[in-house]
Amino acid sequence: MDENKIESLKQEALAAAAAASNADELEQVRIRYLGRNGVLPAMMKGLKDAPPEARAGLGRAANDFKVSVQAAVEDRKSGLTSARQAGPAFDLSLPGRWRGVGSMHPISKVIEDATRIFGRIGFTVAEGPDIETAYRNFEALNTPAHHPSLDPGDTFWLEDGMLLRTQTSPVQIRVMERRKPPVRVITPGRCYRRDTTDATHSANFHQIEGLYVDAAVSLGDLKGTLEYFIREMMGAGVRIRFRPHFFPFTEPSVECDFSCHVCAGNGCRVCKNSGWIEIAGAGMVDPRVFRKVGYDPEAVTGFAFGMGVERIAMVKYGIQDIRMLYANDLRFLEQFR
Ligand code: 2U9
Repeated sequence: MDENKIESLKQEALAAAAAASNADELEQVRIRYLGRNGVLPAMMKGLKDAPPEARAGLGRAANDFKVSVQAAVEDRKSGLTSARQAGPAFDLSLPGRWRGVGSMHPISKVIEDATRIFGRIGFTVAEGPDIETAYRNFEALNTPAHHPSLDPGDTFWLEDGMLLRTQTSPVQIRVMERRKPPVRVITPGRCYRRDTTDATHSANFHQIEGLYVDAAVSLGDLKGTLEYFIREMMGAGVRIRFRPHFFPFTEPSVECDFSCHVCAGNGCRVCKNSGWIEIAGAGMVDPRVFRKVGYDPEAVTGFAFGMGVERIAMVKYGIQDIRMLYANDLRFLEQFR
């Protein structure tokens, strides 16, 4: 071994270190040139056998080999590390960031639940415009022009006899104008009335109405349908009762209550100590309404019902003030996942 040989081994080692493309390759280079059975120990061993006059020069060359190769290995190591740090800008091993997915608004929740519950017994959803004709909102529903609900203090009138619908019943008129019986629809939607806002009133609110028309639909069908719906919505244990009432568009007409789901009918704050909670109005479609849409009242009968969505949400979830439903307060809304 002479100094030239050491120099050429050094150049070879420096080139190998510089060419290492990852930490494993670099470690192999280090082991080959500096490791226990590598080039450097062999060189040191050869030093002992060298003629005394050559030893000092060979010793300096061997030391230069060692220092240079060690420096090259270290140099390359930090190069590889910084290359890794500058590598992909993301760390696949990190857990994902939570992104709030929002929650269902209680009004949407009631509408969705009702759609599913009525859907199971054959009702489909029908929708219509918020801006309606006075004809479909009132006249076709057997509500005469002198009826108090037409008063500008109660109804938002627009130009040319148009109005903001006060109920979703005009949607059912539209359905019957278009389709022959049998008809079985529910109509969830936004309605408008000139009510002064307080804890239980809002000038715009939502209704779910329903209509079933066929050859021999009975009041018994109406009672069974509402009982099924209310038990699904409010709990299987509740009882139902019907009281006689009056609506211009149904005859006979009823109002429907269920036994309070909070106190089981014993009386509490929710049911105002009566044990009963009113949930819907309903009745058999008046023959005059059928004539307006060209149905033969001798050939078909039908029932209709209507209920307030906000009211259902309030009794179901124990919401004290209807305004909570429109305040967009996340502390309130996040409770409905
Ligand atoms: C047609 C014929 C009849 C829909 C009905 C009610 C009774 C009713 C109220 C419930 C609470 C309105 O939101 S509320 O204030 N509704 O009591 N609605 S029968 O009757 C119809 C609908 C369409 C063609």
